[in-house]
This record gives sequence, structure tokens and C-alpha cells, in this order.
Amino acid sequence: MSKEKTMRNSGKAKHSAPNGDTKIGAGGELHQIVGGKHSALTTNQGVALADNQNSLKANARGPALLEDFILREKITHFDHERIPERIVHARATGVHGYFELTASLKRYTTAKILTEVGVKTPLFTRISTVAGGAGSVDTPRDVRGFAVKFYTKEGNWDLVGNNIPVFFIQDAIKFPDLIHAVKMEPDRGFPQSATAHDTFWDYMSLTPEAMHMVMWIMSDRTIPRSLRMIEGFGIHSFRLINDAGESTFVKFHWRPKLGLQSTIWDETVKISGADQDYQRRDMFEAIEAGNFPEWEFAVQLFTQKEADKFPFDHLDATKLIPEELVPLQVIGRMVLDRWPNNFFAETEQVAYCPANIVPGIDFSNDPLLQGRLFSYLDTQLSRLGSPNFHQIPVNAPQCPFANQQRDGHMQMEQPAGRVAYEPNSLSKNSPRETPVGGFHSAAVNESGEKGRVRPESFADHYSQARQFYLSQTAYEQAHIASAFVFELSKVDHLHVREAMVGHLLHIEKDLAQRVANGLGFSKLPEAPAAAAPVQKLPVSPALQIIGKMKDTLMGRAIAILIADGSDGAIIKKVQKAAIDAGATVKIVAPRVGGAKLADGSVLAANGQLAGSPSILFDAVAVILSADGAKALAKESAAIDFVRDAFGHLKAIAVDAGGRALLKTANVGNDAGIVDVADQKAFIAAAKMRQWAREKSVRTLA
Ligand code: HDD
Repeated sequence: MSKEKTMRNSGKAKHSAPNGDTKIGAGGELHQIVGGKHSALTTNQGVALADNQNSLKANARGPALLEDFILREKITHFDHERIPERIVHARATGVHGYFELTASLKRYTTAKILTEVGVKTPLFTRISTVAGGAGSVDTPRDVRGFAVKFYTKEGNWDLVGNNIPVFFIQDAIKFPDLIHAVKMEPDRGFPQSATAHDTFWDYMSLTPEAMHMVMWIMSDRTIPRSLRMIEGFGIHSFRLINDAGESTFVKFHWRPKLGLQSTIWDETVKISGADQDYQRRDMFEAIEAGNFPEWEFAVQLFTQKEADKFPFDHLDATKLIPEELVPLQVIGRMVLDRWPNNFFAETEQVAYCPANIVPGIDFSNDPLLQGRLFSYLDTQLSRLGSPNFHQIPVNAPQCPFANQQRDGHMQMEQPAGRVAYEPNSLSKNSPRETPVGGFHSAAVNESGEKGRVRPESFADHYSQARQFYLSQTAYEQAHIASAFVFELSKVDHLHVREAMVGHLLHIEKDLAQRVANGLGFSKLPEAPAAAAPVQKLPVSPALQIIGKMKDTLMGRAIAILIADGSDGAIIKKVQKAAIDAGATVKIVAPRVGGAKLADGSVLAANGQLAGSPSILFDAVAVILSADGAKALAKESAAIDFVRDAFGHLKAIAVDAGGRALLKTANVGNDAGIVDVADQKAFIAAAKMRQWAREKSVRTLA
């Protein structure tokens, strides 16, 4: 074979590019020139590559040579591209942003980030699911991790919370068992990222302290519509310390500006198939479009004296402090406005640690928090492989930092001089302690007997679970009961199902009965003995999702389904009304190239029907000619489009053709089906789910 022929066959395939020339590279590869200056492609040692397409061979059709340092370097690096994924919270979306303080907490703390009003502090926020691996879907029923790294002037402060204000367990020593129970079962390797399996519910049924959190995870909080529409909670009580050394307890809260919104379970199941990256993509697209998600930052402040009067122990992470008891004070806002340059470098390598706090903030004795203070640094050492992970740009403080720690794997610094210890008298400029302004722990008295004990005040496991359930709207209660039925129906062991229903009897008999009916029990099981009497706590509407949904289309998406022959004028009107109301609008058509409208013009589509089901949108308009409706009647994707929109309680705007498609799809009529000519009515209906419709589309427990 001639040399010339070998080179021609060795490069990349040729694409026909609309713009730009095509150039044959040194190795015969075809480059499309799209402008710009290209720096030399080099090895990691800086040697410029003449050929990046062909390995070195003994002859054109001969064996590869070991001396090919270019091939070996490239493949070796590739072989080591993955690092161990997080044991929990592996799947995530990370975004840069800033925090701005709007009200000073100077009375309570010396921390500059909480006292300097108007100052913007950069931050990196990572929102995750818990159970699934890094490649799992975005939308299982799962808690969302809500971790924020504030790069403050006084060092990094990591607030590593969740979108649920309580946790499963009271003591960190139980965490490995909890996680082993929730992750895929070790013999079979599934389910990935789902709680609906035997080991999870077996562990729950044997852990009464988990019952409050169980109520939250069975609510629609664990199937959010968007990461931009979830709350965040620091969960534990922390302490703030002021310049007189006095400390006040604090709980931290994030409240989304867009309000709360969740999906319907059937919808989320379908989203998982239609778009595995649904929530990551949603966040990416919002930031690309300049719709920067924003949260209010709020605190609940209380003294030891006040805490002593609470009907629960605030050091118990399975309890929350109702807003009605200690109101939230909004003190700032977080805006996420910059997508990372590189997913691995930032979202994967970011290392959070609840032990990262700054002067003016301190820990409480919450035993779950105390255990966490150890775990995170330890995990980063094995995950990132070096004690120098704090030098990775996303982890490095953005204030000066210096000490006498030295060496270790991947040391990036080159400290000069002969002194690597403190105190010393040999160096004039080595770092020294800062007695005033440096970190001081709260001066707290501790006394008592050492032991592996749980305080009596941690014994009440059902009162707040009951308060949560009774605080929900009837729709939400039905969703919780149905989620229990679904999850427990996936559990093979009958005694586990029964044990769980037994716990529900302590929470609310009606709930236990609904779940028992859904599971086909002939009689209610026995309730387990409760360690403390169940208290009748007042309901707290702040615990609902529906009550916190905002009457807005901001951040929401609307699809307009069209086909050949659709009316362009009405499409434009709906599009404008939705955009004016703050929504993003996508045209969906049988072909992505678009549809030929009634006036002969072609309207390009943003999405092709089979790949753009209505589950990806908050409301839909169906604008079709009579022929278009006839053609789509034979498309199962079009039938599903309207059926799902109806089943998922969305507003649907229709013209005559759209109505014909609804008829073919056997979709009923109600106040959420509006005439496309009345855009005002459509926009109003699109802002909310059509809850009243639910009874007609599914049987809930
Ligand atoms: Fe944890 C990661 C949140 C209890 C041990 N946790 C991790 C992340 C979040 C939380 C959001 C992901 C951080 C990121 O995005 O990288 N964890 C919580 C909350 C808890 C909690 C809100 C209870 C209130 N965690 C908890 C306990 C332990 C851990 C009790 C161990 C004793 N968590 C870890 C970990 C992880 C982690 C194994 C895995 C990856 C990582 O730390 O960086 O160390």
C-alpha cells in the first residue's frame, strides 16, 4: 500500500460544513476551519504533536511500537480519568454564584459574611441526589443535597444541607447502615437511586426515629419540578458568636424565589426516560438564558432559654423548628449565575465539609453534626487522593491562606525558605496566630457522665411526623399515602410492609388505613410500642408545597404543538403571551425542520414530537388544522402528548384542531382546557396545576 493512500484513509470522516474550509492535517485528518487562532497541540511535557491520529507503527500495517511516548501518555492519562465517586450524592449539578447580605446579624456574630451588608461573597453550589451513582437519572424519588461553599474573606464556609429540614437518624454512627440500606442491594446491583426496595424499608421499619423524614420523602418534595424550585436547609442548629463571646443558636434556610414546585409521580417516572439529565439541563438552560436562579437566605435565631421550652430537642436532627414557633428572618440572597467551565474540575472535584466554618460561627452538640465533622475530610482524602485537595481551584479559599503544612501528593505550592514550623524565630514573615479575629470556639460548659447514650429528649419519634402530615393539603396527603403504597408494594417481605403501616398508626390512623387498603391488607397491623407519647402539635402550613407554589410562569416552560396547516397568527399570540408572562416557549412539531403553516410559511420547531413529550413542559397549547389533527391522530406520541398533559394536571390551550386531537385521545374537558383565543385565561391556568382534575385521572390512596 502506498504511503499516500495510507494517509488519506487514516483521518477523521469528512462532514459537509455549511461554513468554513476543509484542510487536510499532517496525519491526513480533515479539519474544519471555523476561525480563531489555534495553539499547538502538545504532550503534557510541552512537545508539539505533528500527528494526533496515528500511533507509531513498525510499518504502515505493522505492530505498534512501545517507544510511542505520545500514545502511552495519552492512553495512560485517559485510563486514570475517573476518580472514586462519592458514596452518597454522586449525581449532581454545580453552579457558581454569589451571596449578598441584605440585613446584618452584627448583634449575634462577628462573621463578616453575616455582618457586611451589600458585600457580595462568591460561592459554588452543588445540588445532588443521594442514592444514585454519578451516571444515574436526575429524577428518582430522592432527597436533594444542597451544598454551598462560600468563599468568604475569612476563609471558606461550607453549608452542607438538604432540601428537607430534618434527617433520618439522630446519631452519625448509624449513617453507614442507613446508606447501605438505601443504596442498590449488594447481591443484585439494583435498584439504582430508588428507595422502593426491601433493604431500605426494612431498615426504616426498624428505625422509628426516621419516621419524620420518611413522611417528607414520601411527599412530593423528593420529586421536584426543577432544582430552581426547591428549598434548602442547613438542618442542624449551629451557633453564632458575637464580639462579646455570647452565642445564639441558628438554623439556616434557603427559599427559592420561583417558589416550590414538584412533579406528579407518573410524570417524573416518564421524565426519567425522556430526559435523564432533566434537572441538570433545566439549570444549564436557565443560566445560559440569563434567568439566574435565586434563593432568599433566612435564619431562625433562638437562645438556650427559648430552646428549653420547645416541645422537642433542637439538637435532634430528626426535628425541625416550625416557622410559627421561631419566625424566619431573611438576611440575604444567593444568585447562581455562572456555569462551571469544566464539570470534572469543578462539580466533581469540589469538596464540601460541614467542619469548614469561619470565626463567628460554631457547631452545636447535635450528635449527627458532630460525626459529620469527621467524615467529610476523611472522604475527600480517599476521593481526591491527596491532603492537598484544598489547592484545587474550586476548593481553594479566595482569601490569603498560609501555614506550615507541607508536601504530600500533588503539592502545587513551592514554599521558599528554611522554616516549616511555628513558632520560629528565624523567619521574619512566616505566618503567625491571630488571637483577635482568629477562630475561637464558643466557650460552652460541658459536664456529666461519659457514655454511649441517647438523651431522653430524643425519644419522641412520631409527633412531628404527625404534625407534617396534618399540615398538608388534601391533595398532598393523598400523594403521600399513594407514595407509601407504591414504595411498599415494591417490598417483597410482607412483615416489612406491615411494620411500616404499624408506624403509620402512630402518625395518623387514616393514613395507615389508606396505605393498608392500597396494599390489600385485610386488617390493620399492630402499632409498635412508642418510646414517648405522641403530642398534638399545631399544624404548620409552611410545611406544604402547594401553599408555597408561586402564581407565576417565571422559570416555567410552555410547548406549542403544531403541524402542517397550523394557524401562524394564533401561534404568535400564544407565544407572545407566554413569553410576556416569563415562560420559555418551545414549538414542537412532527419534524424538527418545522411545519408548513396555513399561510404557506415554514415555522421551524425547537423540538421534534417524539423527543419533546409534554412531560417536559408546565403547560401546552395544541394548535392544529383539521388535516393536522387527522394526521396526528395516528401518532401515538401526539396522543400521549395531550393525554399526559391532562393526566399531569396541566393547562391545555386548544383551537378546533387541538380539540379534535383531545377527542381522539379521549381526553375530558374541564376548567384547565381553554380556548387558544383566550390567551389570558390560558396564562392564568398555566400558572397552577389543575388539582381539581386529579380525581378524574387517577385513583389515589
Ligand atoms: Fe453527608 C456528602 C448532606 C449526614 C457523610 N452530604 C454529602 C453531600 C450533602 C450531604 C449535600 C454532598 C456534598 C457535595 O455536593 O459534594 N449529609 C448531608 C446532610 C446530612 C448528612 C444534610 C444530615 C443532616 N453525611 C451525613 C452523615 C455522614 C455523612 C451523618 C457520616 C457520618 N456525606 C457524607 C460523606 C459525603 C457526604 C460520605 C460523600 C461525599 C462527600 O461527603 O464529600 O462524607
